[in-house]
Amino acid sequence: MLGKGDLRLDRLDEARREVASLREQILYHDYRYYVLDSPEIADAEYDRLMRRLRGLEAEFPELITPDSPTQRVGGQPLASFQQVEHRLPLLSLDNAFTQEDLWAFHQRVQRRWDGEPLTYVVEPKIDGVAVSLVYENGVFVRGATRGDGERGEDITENLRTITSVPLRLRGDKLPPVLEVRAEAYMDRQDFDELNRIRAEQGEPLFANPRNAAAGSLRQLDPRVTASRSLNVFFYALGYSEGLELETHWQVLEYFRAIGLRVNPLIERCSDIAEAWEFCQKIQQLRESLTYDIDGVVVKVDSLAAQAALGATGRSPRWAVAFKYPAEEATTVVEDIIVQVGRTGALTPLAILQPVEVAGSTVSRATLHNADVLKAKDVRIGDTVIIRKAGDVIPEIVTPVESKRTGSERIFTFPDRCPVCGAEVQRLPGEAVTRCIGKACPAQLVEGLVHFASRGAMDIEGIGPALISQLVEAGLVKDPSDLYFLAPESLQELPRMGKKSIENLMAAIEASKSRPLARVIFALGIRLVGEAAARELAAHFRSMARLQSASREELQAVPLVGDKIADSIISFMGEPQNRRVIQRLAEAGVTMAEEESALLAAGKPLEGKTVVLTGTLANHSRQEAAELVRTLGGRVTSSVSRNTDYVVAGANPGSKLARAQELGIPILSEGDLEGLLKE
Ligand code: 3B8
Repeated sequence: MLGKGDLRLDRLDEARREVASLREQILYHDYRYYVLDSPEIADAEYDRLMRRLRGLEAEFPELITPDSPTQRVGGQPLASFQQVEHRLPLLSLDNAFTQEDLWAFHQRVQRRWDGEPLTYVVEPKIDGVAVSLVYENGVFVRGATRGDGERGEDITENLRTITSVPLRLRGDKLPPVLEVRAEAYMDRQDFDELNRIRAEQGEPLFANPRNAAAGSLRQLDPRVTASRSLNVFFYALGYSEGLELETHWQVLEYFRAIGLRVNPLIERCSDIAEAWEFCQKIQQLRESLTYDIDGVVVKVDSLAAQAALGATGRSPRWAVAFKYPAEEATTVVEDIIVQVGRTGALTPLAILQPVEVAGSTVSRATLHNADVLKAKDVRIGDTVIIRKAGDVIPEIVTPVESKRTGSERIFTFPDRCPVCGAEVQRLPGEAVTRCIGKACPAQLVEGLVHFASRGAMDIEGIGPALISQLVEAGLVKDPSDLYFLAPESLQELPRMGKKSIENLMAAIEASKSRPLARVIFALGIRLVGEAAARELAAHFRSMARLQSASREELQAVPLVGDKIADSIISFMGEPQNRRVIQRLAEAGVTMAEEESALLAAGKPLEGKTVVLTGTLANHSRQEAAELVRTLGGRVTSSVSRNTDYVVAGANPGSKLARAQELGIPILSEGDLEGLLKE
């Protein structure tokens, strides 16, 4: 007989094998994802592996090892960081600013090195935080900041939380000690998001991604670091034992092989002219990168030459940082205005005394939204640091408070749209403030395009181009004007012949009988999509009842939560919008759900689920779906056991096959039309 303990031992053995296999798989997929940038499995599948590993480790804690991928965030906050001495100092780079500086660098190294002509490796210089990481027998054991170059701060626990830092290296013949250097950084997008949240919560903002990365690594609580999206690129070998590599290029290849993420934009150049060209090329790419760079690094490729060239003071002779022009500059805020975008978003903008930044003249900078404006506390008359990075619109980093004289003016965010005077609205959880005016000129074109679009009023032949013309000619100031257009006034528009005018008038006329749900959707009430519009129409059955509905009544409608209810209430409360609806009604646009006489006998598809497949002869997909809904049915997209009918047109796909497989009744277009007449 086996005892309980023996059974557990058996299971432990089995778990041990599975844990090893899971870790190996996760390591491999990390490698595919972070190093090769070419994942083999979906995120969900990866999450499943991690969950399984966590589950086993919870059941058998004795199997947990520090290099397990589950062990990124552990332990308690530190009281302070320990100092660590670097085995080899972390030097910093000398700068070059012009082509001449770069040639002078080449002359210097070539003069000191009498061997073969030197070749170079050129890489983007990431604008982040330099760190050093030590791996012992392939396991990450310590990480530190550069500090003064000799000694830095022990930030091991924080570096462990960065998902592109492997806790274990790949391969079986790993050196007993391997120290590598890397740049930890934050992608611009993650930086923007972090600052957006900080602004919302009234916390001080980070001036740029580098400060955000540095601040995140300086956290005593690794859980905070883990919550920040940091990343690393590895770029140099520090102290190592037992490696036989000859060039820096080989070092980078070796890094990739053992699972260390290397920047893909690195190139080998056979002479300094080629290196210069690549510097220019990366400068061109600068704006399109997801992260900030402040230049490129040109390195002598041969490790023997590097060793022979050595260092002067704090900088190696064998490498140089070619710096791009600064992206930051100082200027004065002359005014702050608010712009209204095509979707009604209000964006505060600073009007600046024009200043040269990174090769172009900047005269305005975005302040993003009300939260950011408040968090940055930029005032009219302030001297400010501005920054142009990646984005087309430069931004204000911070006001220079020491330059304040007391005559600066605080700007208050408007509560009415500066373009049309309608109320502005900010929904909970959103950073943007929007104008809700349907007739607001700033949003008119966008709003009309939506109004006339296929899912909405479906006015054939009215696209963005014609709408722009109508607006520019002053013929349409809000959607209801479409129904009062005089055919003669259209003659003046370019490319508008008699026939096109007739077609257009007919299309506009036809749109008057669109069902109520589409009219509600066409209004473009924020957050009210097609599905919510259908529910609202089905529930209130008339525009008048929808207009006078209370918050509670609205919330009783399926799909309508507090946010949508609030959005509808403010929309309907705006006089501009009530006037638009009033005029649509006067024009004869559907304002109530019409009970089809043909359906008086009941709804033959009540409670039934219907899937459409293939092309119908007489109805578009949308019309057919509407027909099904008129008949009381619900349209879904995939066939399952819960499907009651499949309506099949020409060239049906796998849905028909699946329906046949499941024995679901198949209807033709004629069958569907027939139901209407029953
Ligand atoms: C020697 C080589 C310092 C650096 C270096 O992306 C040295 O190579 C260095 F003393 O600071 N920020 C890079 C980056 C930084 C450095 C580097 N290479 N790609 C960077």
